[in-house]
Amino acid sequence: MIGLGEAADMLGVHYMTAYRYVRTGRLPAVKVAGQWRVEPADVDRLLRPEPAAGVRAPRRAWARSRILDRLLAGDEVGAWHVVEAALASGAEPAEVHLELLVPALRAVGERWEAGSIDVGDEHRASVVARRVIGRLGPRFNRPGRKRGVVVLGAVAGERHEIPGAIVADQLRGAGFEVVDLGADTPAASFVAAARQLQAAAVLVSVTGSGHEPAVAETVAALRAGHRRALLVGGAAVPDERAALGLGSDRWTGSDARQVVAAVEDVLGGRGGD
Ligand code: B12
Repeated sequence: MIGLGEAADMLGVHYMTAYRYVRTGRLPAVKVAGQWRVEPADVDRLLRPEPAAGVRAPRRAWARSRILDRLLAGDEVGAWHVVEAALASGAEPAEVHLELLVPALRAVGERWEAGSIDVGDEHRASVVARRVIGRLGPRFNRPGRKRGVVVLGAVAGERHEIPGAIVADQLRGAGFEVVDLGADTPAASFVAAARQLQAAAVLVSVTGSGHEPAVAETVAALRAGHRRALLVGGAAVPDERAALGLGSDRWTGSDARQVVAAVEDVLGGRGGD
């Protein structure tokens, strides 16, 4: 690895410019004993010309690796710069979620599973991702009359709440009023929220394995005496069989984009209770 001054020399730019590249995620770097260190190969990559304008896929792949780098560095400012650059180049907020953040979060999980980062690194990355998602949130707000209230939460014992937060914003972008109960939501709290808010639909999110009993309890409590739409989804619900087995009205597919269509579909005129 080389120092940032040396990298700036190789790039033919001022030290502060090279520093800005690091802060905005263009140049991957790690801090060792208070000094930024970079891989010469990453400097070479910067020296090579960028893909031509209009070639969207490689540019996105490039932004994806930059946001992953900023998440792993715990650098919220740098991660937000990557998002701003994507928005400025025409990406929709929903694309920032699904084409930048979701693949980066999955890559974080793969690295943790492979042992190349530890659980602290994963926590740091997910905290930054959560803050970036929060900052992006108001951009999904649609003025005007809402299409109905959707209550959403991760089932009891489930600490993964980022997937639900992403789904919530996609639904807000489609004009629904969404109340996100977050992680580890007891069955009784789903029921209370659905009742108080006269929810037209309830979405139960489940990401990790082993939460089937909690899902069953939640579904039973929500179903008791009510006809409101109910969807169970998330990474732990890989196909239709699993979804129906867990008591979902239907399987939505594994992409948050499909959830909007599914909510519209299952509502089909049904109101809350
Ligand atoms: C961040 C993260 C965490 C964070 C969560 C922080 C937070 N605030 O959410 C923390 C550090 C807390 C965490 C903890 C754990 N984690 Co974790 N975590 C992840 C990681 C890296 C990213 C999760 C994420 O946000 N993904 C991005 C989301 C948006 O993608 P998605 O889940 O596919 O969601 C999409 C769809 O499923 C759908 N969707 C989501 N919800 C819903 C709901 C409905 C109704 C519908 C219709 C659709 C839908 O829309 C979403 C967007 O398209 C994943 C890696 C991965 N592959 O995802 C591991 C991962 C999920 N974790 C894993 C594990 C093992 C754990 C721990 C058990 C580790 C441990 N030993 O402590 C604990 C579990 C704690 C618990 N009790 O739940 C495993 C799960 C394996 C498994 N099958 O069980 C993974 C896959 C990592 C791995 N590769 O092994 N984790």
